[in-house]
Amino acid sequence: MQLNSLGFPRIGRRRELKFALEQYWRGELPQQELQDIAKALRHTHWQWQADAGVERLPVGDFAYYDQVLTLAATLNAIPARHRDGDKVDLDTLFRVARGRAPSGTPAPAAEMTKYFNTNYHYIVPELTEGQRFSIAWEQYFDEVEEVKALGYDPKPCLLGPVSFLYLSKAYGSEFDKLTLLPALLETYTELLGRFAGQGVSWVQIEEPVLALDLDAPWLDALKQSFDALSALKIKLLLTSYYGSIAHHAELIAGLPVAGLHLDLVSAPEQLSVFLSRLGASQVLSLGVVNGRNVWAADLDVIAERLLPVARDLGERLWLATSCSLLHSPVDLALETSLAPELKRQLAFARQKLIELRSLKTLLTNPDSDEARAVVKECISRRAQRERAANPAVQARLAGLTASDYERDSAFPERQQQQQARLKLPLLPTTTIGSFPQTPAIRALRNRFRKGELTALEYDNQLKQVCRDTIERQLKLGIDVLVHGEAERNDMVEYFGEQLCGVGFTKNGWVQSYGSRCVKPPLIYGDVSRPQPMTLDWARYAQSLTDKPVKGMLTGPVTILHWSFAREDISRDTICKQIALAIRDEVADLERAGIAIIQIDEPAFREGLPLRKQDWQAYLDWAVDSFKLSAACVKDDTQIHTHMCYSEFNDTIGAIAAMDADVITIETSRSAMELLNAFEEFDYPAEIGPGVYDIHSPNTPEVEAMVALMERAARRIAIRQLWVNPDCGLKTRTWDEVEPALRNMVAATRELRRRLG
Ligand code: THG
Ligand code: ZN
Repeated sequence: MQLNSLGFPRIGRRRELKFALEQYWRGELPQQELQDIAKALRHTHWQWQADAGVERLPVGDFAYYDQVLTLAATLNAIPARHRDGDKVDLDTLFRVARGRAPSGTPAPAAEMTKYFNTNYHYIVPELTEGQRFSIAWEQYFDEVEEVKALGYDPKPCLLGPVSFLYLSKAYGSEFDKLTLLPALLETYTELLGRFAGQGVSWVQIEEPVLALDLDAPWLDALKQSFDALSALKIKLLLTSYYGSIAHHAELIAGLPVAGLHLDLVSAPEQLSVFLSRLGASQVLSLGVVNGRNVWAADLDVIAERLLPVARDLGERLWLATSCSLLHSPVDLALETSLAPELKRQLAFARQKLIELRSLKTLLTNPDSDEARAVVKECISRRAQRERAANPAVQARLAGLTASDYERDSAFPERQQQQQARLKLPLLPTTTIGSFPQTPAIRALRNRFRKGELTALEYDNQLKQVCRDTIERQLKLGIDVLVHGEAERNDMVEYFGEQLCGVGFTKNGWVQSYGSRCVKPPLIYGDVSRPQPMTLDWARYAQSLTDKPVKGMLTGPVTILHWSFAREDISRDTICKQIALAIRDEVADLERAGIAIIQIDEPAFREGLPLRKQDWQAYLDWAVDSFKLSAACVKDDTQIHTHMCYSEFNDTIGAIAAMDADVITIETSRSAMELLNAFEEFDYPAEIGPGVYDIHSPNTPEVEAMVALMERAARRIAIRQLWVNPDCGLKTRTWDEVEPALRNMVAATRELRRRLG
């Protein structure tokens, strides 16, 4: 029985890689030193895995920016605008990811997209019609040698050819990406041949697309790929994760692979499907320890379930985490100030490897002292978990009735009352919520964290920032203001820190993309709001002006999706508990006279399940949770929401069902095309289609914004339209924000003249 590691986080337990990368990009670290730091991290991570008893050490999980980008570079799939002749080096990767031409001038970065249903973003490979592939980057081979030099057996981990094509984008012209498969397979064959030449015995070929709905051409492509790759003298471990692949069981059972990895955390039921189809010599790697959550596993329960499988398969059973540990924080040992009861419930990447080892002991040596100690700890930990319940929260949830989810009146009636109260001009202008997080604000926060500023001093300084932000908006002539959110670090972490039943770590960082990380809150118990979270800021900001200032909240779906959630109750229930906490805040804001409350749901769409058949169930509870958080207000209080992506065609019904009075969305990059979905659906409420792309540092032109809004006004009734940027402004500087908003207000005045 072997232990299988699908991949380890590369960022470093103290985010060493992040800091080295950013120093290198600023020109403050020589490339050799960046590479030395990277190498030291790899060695540390390999050593931890080897110490836990992992047989083969993963290679290919380390990436300087993104593992999909590393693969694209290896295959020489580099966009023309970033490439420097035939040479592919470290700077080539960074140019693709960060948007530079070889000359150093800006060139649009390759797109970044969420990796399946995770919060990790990969760089989307761009493939052109007739694209050729060749091996252009030696990182994998070098790392195989590094593992060998340490005296261990390397296991390259690669996205398979079909998933690689599926995740790529047909660039330049519309063409069928599958036409590239034969050429791609030639280069994969060469790649595996090189590994075989280095003495590699197993390769992890990841085909996470298997968890999706796939049509026949893609399924054929899988068959064709494994037929081609199995011709080599190297064992293939077909690896799936994030969901069940049982709907493709017939195909998978016929593939010529030496082993199969299943994610039994997301889909335990698929085990029996594949047990009965496993070939006589095939290895089965079972992902039983959750690779993307932080809770310690119930190893005793898992062991009991696996015992008959272990007896049947013997050495052909491998124990594994469900997916790569990329989505997990690195080392719990660094959390020295967590409450001991909470800490005991946790396992980060390093601890999860130890869990695999303990699990092996339970299965192979159940009568040992070690096994007995593990079981005892599992039982006592579970008991403690059960004691953490909050009956009041559960009772409140159980007592909800249908009317708690509904506003008093339908939108048309509310709209009238809100107009009468707010008296906003035609095409009201607003911003999404955040204003620049300046170095000065960051410095304040750091000094406060270090204890160099008292809470009162910190508060007073932030009030200055807030006052300045309000004054700037007044001067610009914005109609609906925001307080600017200078007090918030991350929109989810900020709320997580203030809720009961939610814990937070000091070093529980998870890579989000490139050098950027997030520190998700830990939802360990029933969630409630002990006291107001944003009320003082909203009240203070509103006291500075007669214009309406929006109360700014993060919605329950987004808080849930960007947190590590408990697994003992349904996500539906957790989400509704969070919704009730937000609802309390909404009620307090309304009582304080705040007339407009925005509840952001940027993660609403990314919570969609992998398979369409599961969408409706998710959308039902997600929509209900949002409604629960908002529906307590009177008709003349206006509820806004904001979403950051530009894909509404298949969820517009659910978006409308959220019953917000105003939604602000990204549209500028698609030149208002995505309003088609709103037009066709006859979306009933008000819409603020973003008129400029905040991700660009350029100042948007007045005429461009006028033209965009005129296009919008052809699709949506003008009385329903708002004018705003497409997202929050926290990543920009005031030097960029002020001219942009000045132009936005000028464009609005011009529009009012032309259309009003
Ligand atoms: N918050 C959370 N999750 C998210 C986002 C978010 N997931 C999706 C999307 N937004 C990811 N985008 C980012 C953008 C910036 C950063 C992280 C994710 C970022 N992080 C700082 C860093 O790595 O330096 C963290 C610094 C800090 O908080 O001290 O810049 O907005 N939860
Ligand atoms: Zn946004």
